[in-house]
Amino acid sequence: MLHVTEQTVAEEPARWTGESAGAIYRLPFNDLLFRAHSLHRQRFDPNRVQLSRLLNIKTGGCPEDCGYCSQSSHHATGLAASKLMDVETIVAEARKAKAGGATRYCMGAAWRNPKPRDMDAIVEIVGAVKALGLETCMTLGMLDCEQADRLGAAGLDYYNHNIDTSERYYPRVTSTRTFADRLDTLENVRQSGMKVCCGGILGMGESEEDRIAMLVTLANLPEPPESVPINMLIPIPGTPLAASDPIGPIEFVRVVALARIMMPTSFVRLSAGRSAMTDEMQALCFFAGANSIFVGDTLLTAGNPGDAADGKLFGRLGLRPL
Ligand code: SAM
Ligand code: DTB
Ligand code: SF4
Repeated sequence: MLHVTEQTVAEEPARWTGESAGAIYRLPFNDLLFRAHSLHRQRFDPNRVQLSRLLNIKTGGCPEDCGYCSQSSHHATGLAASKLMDVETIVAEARKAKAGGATRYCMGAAWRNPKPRDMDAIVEIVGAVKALGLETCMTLGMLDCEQADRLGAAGLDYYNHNIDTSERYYPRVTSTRTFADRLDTLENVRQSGMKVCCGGILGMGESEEDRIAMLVTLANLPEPPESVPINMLIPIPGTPLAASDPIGPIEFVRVVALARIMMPTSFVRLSAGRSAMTDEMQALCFFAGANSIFVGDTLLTAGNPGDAADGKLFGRLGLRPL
């Protein structure tokens, strides 16, 4: 007998709603994964995973109060703040990342937004990392139109700016800026011609509806982000959200599958939190459509599995870097 249950959900609408996305999210797990994986194979090689490497180019002392973040000056996390790293150190790190197989280099700064005096140094860094033949990505906080245009003109390929959660739950996560501020920066980045990297964090105490609503916002942007990082909260001692209810692995995989279905042409990055995931959970995420990871043993301030563990995982699953 032919089992076609998963096809009883209507085709993808032009504009997603909580209802249309929720109906897919709540499909039987096998139907959801079959659907996500089938779509994934239409556009991507299912055995190739894109590798990105992160570097924190300015650590700590951030004036924002994001409840998950080790780098906020509002939380006592014991992290020492630093100034913007010099270009030579960044280039040396980027060279190592390239030798390790990374194709994209992502640089983060713990800022609310770059100050005018920072912009020359940032432009120089973009040029120097690009010259190594790496794709470049930065996450520096909010950008106005002029700053976005300047970064785009400097050749920055991607700008990462996460919406983090649903609009409804956002005030529970951050109080020093609004969800609308996030969308404004995303619009400035899009207008500048840079590619958009935007996703969120799961496991901050949000509901299933919030997780679905976050993806609805992303998929309904005038153009969906080219890159969608799905982070699992890394609980940082001293941060307000550290004691949040964790998300279960099945629920996490469901969100990854839904992201793949709602944004079929985007790279879905299995981002923070892999150190707390089993190989089996990561395998299910890759099956569900995740096709990018951060490599290396640190993210910005927190741990990541590292090259030996990832080499072993890729070997077990027959995965290869893109
Ligand atoms: N200051 C910039 C900003 O907020 O846009 C850039 C740096 S910020 C650390 C980049 C992203 O990392 C956040 O938007 C959040 O999604 C993710 N992140 C930060 N801390 C995390 C944690 N403890 N667990 C999981 N993801 C985290
Ligand atoms: C994203 O969504 N995840 C990355 C990247 N964008 C900048 C950052 C993860 C940070 C994890 C916590 C830490 O290292 O402090
Ligand atoms: Fe600052 Fe970014 Fe951390 Fe928020 S997530 S406190 S903006 S570094």
